[in-house]
Amino acid sequence: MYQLSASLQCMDFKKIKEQIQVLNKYMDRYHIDIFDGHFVPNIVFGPEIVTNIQDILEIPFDVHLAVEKPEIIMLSFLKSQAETVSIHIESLSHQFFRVADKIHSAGKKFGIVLSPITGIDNFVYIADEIDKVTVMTVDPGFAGQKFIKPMLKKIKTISEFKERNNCRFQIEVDGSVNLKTIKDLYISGAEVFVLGSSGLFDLDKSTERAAIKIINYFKSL
Ligand code: S6P
Ligand code: MG
Repeated sequence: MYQLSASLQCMDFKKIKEQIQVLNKYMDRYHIDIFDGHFVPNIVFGPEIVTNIQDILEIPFDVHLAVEKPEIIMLSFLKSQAETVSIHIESLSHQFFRVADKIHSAGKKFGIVLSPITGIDNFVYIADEIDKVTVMTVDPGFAGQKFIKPMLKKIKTISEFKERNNCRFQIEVDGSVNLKTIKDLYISGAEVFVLGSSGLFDLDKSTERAAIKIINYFKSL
């Protein structure tokens, strides 16, 4: 089974409420990117905006922290209604298990995010701690980038690892997930699809028509 997750970074911010009211009906979850201007050279959402809009999100939402010091900013999201707090493994290194414990003790799911350059050699040590693995199929930081094809191999390897070891984590894909790439991502083992500009918001001027278009495509897989 698959789940569709709308990336709110790609919304038209002039029509936030309208778009969310539509997406509440069609999506399974939301994906909210949190940048700090250092780990990636961009800033969109921050903790206060998330606290402000979370009440109109009628489906679960996940935060994707692409920040240099996750241990500080994550505390705000532990208090939020986020279901999953996902953090780039590149910024966790020596504090991986401490952070995982904090997130789980706050009653949240713990996700890790892998930038395209990052491998999975350490999975054998960390897999038991993880509820979700997000494989980035573009470099983090911006919408509208080119799909990085070798990531399909990484997804397949993770999917095989999951199967072999009976892991509980879900496999999510983020970056240029659209009508051209979804089929290959699905075949490779992706389970949660983050839909941004190319896979949702740019599909049609009407958010409702865009959502229906992508849902129908998934049904045809
Ligand atoms: C990228 C971010 C993503 C984007 C999404 C954009 O740093 O993590 O979640 O919002 O990938 O979608 P698209 O179709 O423009 O690549
Ligand atoms: Mg993201």
